[in-house]
Amino acid sequence: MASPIASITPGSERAEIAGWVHEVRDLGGLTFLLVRDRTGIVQVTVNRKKAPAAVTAALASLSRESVVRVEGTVKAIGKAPGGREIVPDRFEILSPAGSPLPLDVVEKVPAELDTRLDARFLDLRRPRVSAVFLIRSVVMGTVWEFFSSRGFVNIATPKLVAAATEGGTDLFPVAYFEKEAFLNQSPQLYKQMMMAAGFERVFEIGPIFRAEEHNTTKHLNEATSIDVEVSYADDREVMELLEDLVVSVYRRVADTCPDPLSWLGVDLQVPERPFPRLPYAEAIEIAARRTGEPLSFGDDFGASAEKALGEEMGVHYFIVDWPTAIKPYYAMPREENPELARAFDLMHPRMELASGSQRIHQHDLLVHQIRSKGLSADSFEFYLRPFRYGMPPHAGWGLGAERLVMTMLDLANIREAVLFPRDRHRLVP
Ligand code: AMO
Repeated sequence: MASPIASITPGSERAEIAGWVHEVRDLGGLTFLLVRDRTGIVQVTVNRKKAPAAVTAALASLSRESVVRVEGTVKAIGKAPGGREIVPDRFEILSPAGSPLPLDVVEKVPAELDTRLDARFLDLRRPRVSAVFLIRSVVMGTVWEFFSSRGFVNIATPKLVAAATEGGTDLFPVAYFEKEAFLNQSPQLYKQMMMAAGFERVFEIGPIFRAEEHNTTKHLNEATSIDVEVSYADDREVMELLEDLVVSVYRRVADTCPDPLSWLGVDLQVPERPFPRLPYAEAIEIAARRTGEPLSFGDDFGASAEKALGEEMGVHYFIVDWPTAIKPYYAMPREENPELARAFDLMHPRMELASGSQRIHQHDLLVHQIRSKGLSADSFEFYLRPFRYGMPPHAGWGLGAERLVMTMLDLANIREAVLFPRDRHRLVP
């Protein structure tokens, strides 16, 4: 069986490897190949006069990115990658690659993101691109471990639903037999119902669907949300949980991913706890001052306001004490001042990463808030019902996995943090 290329050392005697032809160079009677697998690159050197006929015959029709298997003796050679080369006595083309290639894997010519996404399978052969997904896998593993070690139960809630949770405008309708159905925007209603079911601490990592019309560098139509709900917790406690998670994820990536980080050229700095808490009213003032926009209490932060705030803060921070009027109906108004909600957003200097709140657990207040947002309580009956039969007080949040990875790795576009992104114009591949 083929060995990982990284395991071949100058001291190895023989090697059998398999991978893609990264580069082919002919110099006089010598052919130098670079063969690449997911662990590294090795030089394969063929002296066409001395090599077995089958080897030279295979070379004649060799194109870049073909899959080959090579077996031969290993020689230490200073100039080659890793200080060694393989001189093959067996050389087999397992799968030829057509040419020209839709995308240059060696990246001599930088490609547009669209071209890269169209040929994503080739794009992902580049270490700098695959690095994002090696790190994303570590991020998700750390999230899972973080919650499991704290006694959280992992849940899976339906993605085909009958009602909007976050507002009705950005829903994808689905043909569902004779009924009207939608792709779920958030597990919000279901994770709250799990509090009535007595699970106390739940988390879900799953897709959310938003019919955002606009193509931006930080919005997807299908994103991954890390969702949490905790009984008997208030807004402050779940904010601490959130900053704890973010710091744990950064620390794990910094400790365990030196190679992928170096391929990306990222010098990862672990953020310091606690993250500053910035009251909404102050945030609006800062944004108004820095942008010159006429922002006032009750406005949301647009892209330029978000950018200005990030420049002022320079680190991860929370915006707290939001106006109840611009937060969802399920956010708990403050007792002493119901104009403000126990709601928060976690911000990276570049953008919002998460939002959450302490939730309303009183049935009548919830109905009141649903109505005050101009929504019909009837369509929420399945959600309201548990609130009539013993609902613990609870709080939670939703964190965008792609935004977490994007900001951590300083990626320019959120699409780079998704294998096969879905946006307004992209449904294939
Ligand atoms: P919200 O709508 O703010 O809150 O979403 C939570 C987080 O999910 C990510 N996100 C997105 N990422 C990429 N593209 C999108 N179109 C997109 N939409 C959302 C963001 C965002 O901060 N139910 C609440 C959460 C809660 O209160 O528990 C909710 O969905 O990072």
